[in-house]
Amino acid sequence: MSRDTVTFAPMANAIRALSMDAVQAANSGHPGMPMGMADAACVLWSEYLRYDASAPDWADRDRFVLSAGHGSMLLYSLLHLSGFAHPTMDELRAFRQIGSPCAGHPENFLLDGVEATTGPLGQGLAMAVGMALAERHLNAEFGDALVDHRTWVIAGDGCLMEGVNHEAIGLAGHLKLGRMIVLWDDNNITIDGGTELSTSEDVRARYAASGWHVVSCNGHDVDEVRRALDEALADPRPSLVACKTVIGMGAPNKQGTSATHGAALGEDEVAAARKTLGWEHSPFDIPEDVLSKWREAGARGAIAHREWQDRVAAHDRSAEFEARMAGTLPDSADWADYKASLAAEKPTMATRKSSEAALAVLTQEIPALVGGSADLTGSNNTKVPSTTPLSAQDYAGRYIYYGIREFGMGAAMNGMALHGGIVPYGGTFLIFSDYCRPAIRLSALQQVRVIYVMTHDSIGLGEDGPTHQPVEHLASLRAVPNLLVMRPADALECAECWELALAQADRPSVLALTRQNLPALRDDAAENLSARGAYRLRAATSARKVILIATGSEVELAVKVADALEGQGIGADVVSMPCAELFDEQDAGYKADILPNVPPGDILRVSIEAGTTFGWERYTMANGLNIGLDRFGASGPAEELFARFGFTVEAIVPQITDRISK
Ligand SMILES: Cc1ncc(C[n+]2csc(CCOP(=O)(O)OP(=O)(O)O)c2C)c(N)n1
Ligand SMILES: [Mg+2]
Repeated sequence: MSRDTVTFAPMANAIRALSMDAVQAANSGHPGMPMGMADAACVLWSEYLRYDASAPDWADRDRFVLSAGHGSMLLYSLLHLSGFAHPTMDELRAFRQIGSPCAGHPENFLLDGVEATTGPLGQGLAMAVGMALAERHLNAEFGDALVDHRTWVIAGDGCLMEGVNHEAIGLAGHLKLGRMIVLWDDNNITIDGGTELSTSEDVRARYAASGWHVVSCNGHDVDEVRRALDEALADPRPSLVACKTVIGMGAPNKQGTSATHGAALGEDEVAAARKTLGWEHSPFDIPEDVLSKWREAGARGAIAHREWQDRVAAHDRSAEFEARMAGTLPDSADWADYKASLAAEKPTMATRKSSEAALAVLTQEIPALVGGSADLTGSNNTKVPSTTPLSAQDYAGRYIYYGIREFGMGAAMNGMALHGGIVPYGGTFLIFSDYCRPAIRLSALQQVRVIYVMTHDSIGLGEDGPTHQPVEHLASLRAVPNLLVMRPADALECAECWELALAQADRPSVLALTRQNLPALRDDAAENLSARGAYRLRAATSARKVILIATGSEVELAVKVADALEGQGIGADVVSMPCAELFDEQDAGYKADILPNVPPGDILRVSIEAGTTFGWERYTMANGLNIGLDRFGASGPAEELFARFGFTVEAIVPQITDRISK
């Protein structure tokens, strides 16, 4: 052991003590990982990571992501010890209790310094790729004076084993994100036991093959860790630093075993660890000399921070930069004209096309918009002239070819949004929302503005068949809290939905868009009616007996059904519902106007959507009629499929008249 390792030991042991004591107090949590990585984290946070504990929102700070989120006590300890305002010692004592920001796994919206919500293994590292990408993009845009930082990750065996790791490191290697450095807690242990139970992969070779620099070190030796980190800094490629560690290091009877992974060590073992570590202080007591060393580490970056502030103040684009980082989007001068032109010209077009047309306007005026697609650019219509390709040769580009990496794309978009300065949007087929669903969930949980452009949103995609035809996807995405699912009915609604998605500073949106053409349904663009979530597109002319509620491509059909009903003297409202979540947020008066609370015998509510009917009862009530598709689709031309599955006036009208006459 080097001299420095001895000097550092009390600092690292403070992490170990806080971690084992907090887990013991909660009788729940993961002491092994923080105890194993305490030494390496200590070197990183006191010598390498550029941050200022007194200014956690410093835009040019290094980003640190604890991808192995179960080791949350490592991060909470680091934040407390280095001098962040939170967590306080009382908050640490309340680890994993309701009301403490020290949640079971780190949550970005509970604590400054928690750059990402982690715990779902693999996603932290994959989000860090997005952060590193955001850094390079903003550097290309604003220069070294304003943007010049690194992205550091601590990841475990699990993060490297998850499938998304392959997508993430492939993207990072290809884009040559050399300012990203991953410290791998190479402890050969996961929950079930030794890693030999489940893997024989040569992780280093896989990273090297993906264009990464790989270096190994003893994660408990300060000089070794320094040597490895210096090598990583010097190498132009993204780096994997394999830190060989002992899980639960310091717990004499349990270290090196999975017993330390996810359970309190127990009073006896905690006492034994205190002896082994030479840590004589009572739980949650950090001696002054150790704390002051940590506070010095946390203040190290203050000078760099001040120098940066001076550079910002002197910079001719400082206002623009600050607005970018604050997420304030410029008003679009052409936007109202664009929407008015749609109302006037009433174009017939697929909503994927009208999304492209909206993007052509928006990307010109909102430089923060950075687009991309998981290899379906021509189908998702996500690329427009002002978004030139972003590549390792040109980070200033605004269009990312993610490759066939839907999950990697979603996670990278989360990372970009978390980094700030970028409003990411990315496309794939709606069916493949399944492939990035964990990232969509984390967008929602993390409260970030990420826009998923998901085209080919129903059997209307036609011949590709049931493997490609989403059925349950709208319903399942609507089940995700804090996520807006938007399904516009025409070009104008599509523009309105884009406007709404951009306005959501703290939640993601999914735009579900058609492959097939849709007619224009609206004459007036003065008010963004989609903002209401649902609105009366057409009012009944005869005495109202029916309310037809439809979304996206089925609104056109609802209008035709209404015509047929009116022809029989049955009054029918047509309600377009581009976004159920926004409708749910309207006041009771508005909701009662659109969907009056009258006995079902008086007014029949009918939903029409080319997807599973699951969930529509909340709008049509128990006695309503739900027209949908509660089975998988089929291969064939779109129009024939709609006919085959009953999405026609002829099939729907009798079902309605039948119900009314009863
Ligand atoms: C996607 C996902 N699957 C499973 C889990 C449950 N889980 C938490 S930690 C862990 C083992 C991780 O092993 P490793 O990364 O080596 O952590 P260590 O035991 O070394 O701390 C598992 C399976 C999870 N958090 N996320
Ligand atoms: Mg492990």
